[in-house]
Amino acid sequence: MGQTSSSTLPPKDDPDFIASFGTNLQNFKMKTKILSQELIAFIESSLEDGNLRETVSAISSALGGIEKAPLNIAVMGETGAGKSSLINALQGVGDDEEGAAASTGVVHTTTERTPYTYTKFPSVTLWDLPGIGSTAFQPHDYLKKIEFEEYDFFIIVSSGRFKHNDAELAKAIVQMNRSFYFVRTHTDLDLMVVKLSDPRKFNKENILEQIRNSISNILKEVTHQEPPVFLVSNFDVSDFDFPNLESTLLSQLPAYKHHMFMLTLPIVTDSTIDRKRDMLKQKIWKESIMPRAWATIPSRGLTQKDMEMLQQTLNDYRSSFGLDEASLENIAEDLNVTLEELKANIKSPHLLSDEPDTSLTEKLLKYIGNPYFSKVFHLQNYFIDTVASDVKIILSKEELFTEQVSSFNSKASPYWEESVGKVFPVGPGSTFLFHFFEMFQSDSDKLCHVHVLLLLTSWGLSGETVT
Ligand SMILES: Nc1nc2c(ncn2[C@@H]2O[C@H](COP(=O)(O)OP(=O)(O)OP(=O)(O)O)[C@@H](O)[C@H]2O)c(=O)[nH]1
Ligand SMILES: [Mg+2]
Repeated sequence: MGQTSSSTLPPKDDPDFIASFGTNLQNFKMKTKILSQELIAFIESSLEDGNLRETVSAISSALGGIEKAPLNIAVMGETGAGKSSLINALQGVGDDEEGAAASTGVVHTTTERTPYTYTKFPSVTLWDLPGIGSTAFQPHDYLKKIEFEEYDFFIIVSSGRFKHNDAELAKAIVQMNRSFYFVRTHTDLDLMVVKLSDPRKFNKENILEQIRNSISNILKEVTHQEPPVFLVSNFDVSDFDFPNLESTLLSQLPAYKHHMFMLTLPIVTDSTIDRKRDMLKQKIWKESIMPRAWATIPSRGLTQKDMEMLQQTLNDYRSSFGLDEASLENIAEDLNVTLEELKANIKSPHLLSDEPDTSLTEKLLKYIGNPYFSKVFHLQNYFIDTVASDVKIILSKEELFTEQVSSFNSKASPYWEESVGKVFPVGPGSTFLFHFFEMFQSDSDKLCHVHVLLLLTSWGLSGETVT
């Protein structure tokens, strides 16, 4: 069929093209403005203060007003594909009207990236970008020149047969963890050509379906995803998929903003959490010059005081990150989930919790069954790592920040239950064993130089033996 796409991958025009795209991509660090500078500063300071509740509530309220957050959409594709015309069509303005994006006609071409406030969704900016292949925008540095890292969402505009450059763009976008729509313009011309070539067999819907399927198949092959495909005519916004494109865009944008927000959040939060974690570790490292920090937790004769001290250490770390019981209760209430549901996602509350029918000695024996964890210093490090990672887990749970409590319930603690269940049957005490086993595997080589064996000093504390 003359103008329809074949469902095989388009040929490579330029052997260096993928390589240059690839090289550029390594250097791209995606930026987004979806989190305001004020919010970033607030989140950082509340995390530093160990006020997780405040952090969570700032995030929740920002998400509540997510419609107002800015979102930058790049309209990109080959030169002459119909990008500027598509923006005009979305804006509901003719190519010659005031406020129209520059359209080519035969001579004009977009030579610099230009922002247009999307009139139907004013917090969204549509960026009219120069086409790949125009004189100043060759494939090898296209992404760099259009400032690829600054966009949150993409519309790949194409016309005629599926192009190799379109496939490359799709790959780059997916590689950067962003989403796109694929919009094929000039559908009016495509159909006209097919009709002229064989008027008797002409069936509009069949042809459109064939084009859509062939594009979808290629995109699936290239990206391993199924991005939406729209066939439009920029000259007739009431026909083909244009109405669907517009309604999909308008209805999906708030959810996409929400998603982008959560995707960006760890960039802000992880570094603060890691800094705090490292400071605490440094502190215990400094304290570790005291011989008792290297004490081996005795396998017999555990004292009540030892146990209490261990419990206290863990509680201190939880408090300093805002993960203590009282904070968790408040956070759960703010997020509209039960405390149990919240705790099911994280590990720190379970590290030394009381379990019925298990004596304190038994609990600790599970820890020190592995010689690596018999050192107080290692245990302290492990506690800190666990607490820091729990904060990250809570802040990265997109479901927690929506009101879909039921979906949160069903997805709760996939790691906790499934992983533990695979390695050890879940039952009283088995979670401890799993986590120590896990820690032993990941960290033992880093700390194997530590050979201070001060047996049975148990932090230099003495007390009554717990049995
Ligand atoms: N028939 C038809 N013509 C279209 C359609 N979309 C755009 N055109 C025409 O195609 C030509 C190129 O359109 P532009 O919107 O300027 O293309 P562009 O992608 O912005 O081009 P560059 O800025 O050079 O990259 C113009 O003559 C448009 O009038 C369409 O859906 N159908
Ligand atoms: Mg243009």
